[in-house]
Amino acid sequence: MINIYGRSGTSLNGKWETIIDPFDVGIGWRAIYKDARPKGKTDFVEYSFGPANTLYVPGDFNSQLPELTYFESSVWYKKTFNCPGSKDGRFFIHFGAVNYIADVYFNGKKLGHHEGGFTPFQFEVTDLIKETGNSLIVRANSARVKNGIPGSLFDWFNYGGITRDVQLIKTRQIFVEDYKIQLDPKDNSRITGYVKLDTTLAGKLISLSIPELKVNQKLVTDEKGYAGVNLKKGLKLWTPEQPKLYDIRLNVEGDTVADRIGFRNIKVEGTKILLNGKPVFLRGVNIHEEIPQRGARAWSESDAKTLIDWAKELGCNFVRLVHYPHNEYAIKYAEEKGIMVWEEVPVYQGIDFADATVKDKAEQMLKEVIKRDRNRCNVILWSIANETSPSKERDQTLIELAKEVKMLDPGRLVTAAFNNVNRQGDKMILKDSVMKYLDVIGVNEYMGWYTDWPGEPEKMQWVSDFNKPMIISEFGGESVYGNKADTVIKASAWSEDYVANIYHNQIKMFGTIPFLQGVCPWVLADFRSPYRMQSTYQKGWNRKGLLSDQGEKKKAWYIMKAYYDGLKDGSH
Ligand code: GCB
Repeated sequence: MINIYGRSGTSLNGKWETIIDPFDVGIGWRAIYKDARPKGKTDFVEYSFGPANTLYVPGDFNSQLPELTYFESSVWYKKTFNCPGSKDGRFFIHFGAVNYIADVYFNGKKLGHHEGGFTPFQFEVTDLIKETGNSLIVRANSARVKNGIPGSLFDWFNYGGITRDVQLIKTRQIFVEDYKIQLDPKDNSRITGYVKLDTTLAGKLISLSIPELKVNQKLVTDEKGYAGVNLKKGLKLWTPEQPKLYDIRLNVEGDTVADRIGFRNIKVEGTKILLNGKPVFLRGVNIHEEIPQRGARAWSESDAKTLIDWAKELGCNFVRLVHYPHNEYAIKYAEEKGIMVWEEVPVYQGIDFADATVKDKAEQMLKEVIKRDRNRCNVILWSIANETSPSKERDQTLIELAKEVKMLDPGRLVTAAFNNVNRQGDKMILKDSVMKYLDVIGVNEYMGWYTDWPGEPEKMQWVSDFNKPMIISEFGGESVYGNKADTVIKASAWSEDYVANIYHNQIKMFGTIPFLQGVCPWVLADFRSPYRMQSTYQKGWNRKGLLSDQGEKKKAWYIMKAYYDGLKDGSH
């Protein structure tokens, strides 16, 4: 079901008992899921949960214990809880995310398995739940796998464990399983969509109310449990300047779900991106789901505020949430603050496209995140990949994923980030054949850092084979907060001045690209990455942040902020 924060649920967050299983034997012969106890005088069991070993949920395991810092295997979690009161409904255990694999057991039965570290999943436990002493056991395994998404190499710290909220949700016998209530892409005064029940009974009445619009409608389900939504109303559209949201309530036979929904139109016309019919220039920043000061995965509402408020302070109207779906708090808080969002699945660099299961996994992740967030009007872009190298298998997979996204969510734009722009002298040419299937092209370029400037920044020529908008989805360089260049300006000094110079040059170039409709510096804040082993400056951190790992503002922050403050939507 979607929007669990719009329902009343019981949080299962808090301390969970844990067993660390480095060799991952608990799923095999050691059978930790059985939670066995010695039965007789001569019996013993060589594992046990207990109050001596606990971890907080939600929270990644790597940052909670020093001995787990670089741990990449299984941790077993156990939560015991009571469920007093009437049992006349249905019960579900909902996980916001478990990174990367979850195997879930409840009161001695296996509920299921989930692969993918950043999307929600749930299991029904109606027939298993008891008044007291319910036992929920989860194996969270974060081992890197070649045919995983992401694969075995990536430039971020991929915190493992039960990283998002866990909730026990109670519903009535019939409940609202899914809905889409959004602006009609073809009519700015029409709300369209559907409500879907967890039943295929026709003729069920669902009430939809939007008090501010004086909507109080009864919708009737068809034989698939769907009821259409179609309302003509004078609407205040959502914009970054006025992020208007309407309170909405759905009710079917006492099962209620509440939401706040905004209405906006997003589309592409030639090389422009139009928000509510007007060209918009995306003043963005890339964000990892990490709180640098804690060196831990971000997961809470207040973490979301920390990250999104920084973006707001920088002058952004847009964020690219890399490289995997972030938690719902982040998307919702951004929506309230008028920040448009690029969401991405971790189809990242060396992904194993030759393995046929990879496409299915990517599709599954896209389905899960689109289902979760398709009512969030600030989500304007679904990104299907970041920096993948062309091959027959890659091309086929990405083209199919792009088509699939369009089918699942026709009112939004599809994109991907590329790092293979063709260079000829000072000409930059967009050519990748997958670009043809996207609405917006993302380009990651590190001129001045990984590559030299091929020419004078203000004289570069960007050429595209496609009549489409482009976003520079990454650019930047590494520096340590406080490092000054003094006399020698060189990259290996990790100085703020060196990077400041890159930013000045990048901004000079932006003005020359006719089809540029947004930019996203890499990255909001320094972030942990096992890739980054330079012992004086990096120390396990990618230092391309506009902010340091303590949230201090580097020179590049001020350059970007001045650039954004000087921009008016639609021009750059
Ligand atoms: C990239 C990747 C990003 C890296 C960044 C870097 O192109 O998309 O994940 O962290 O470059 O710092 O090299």
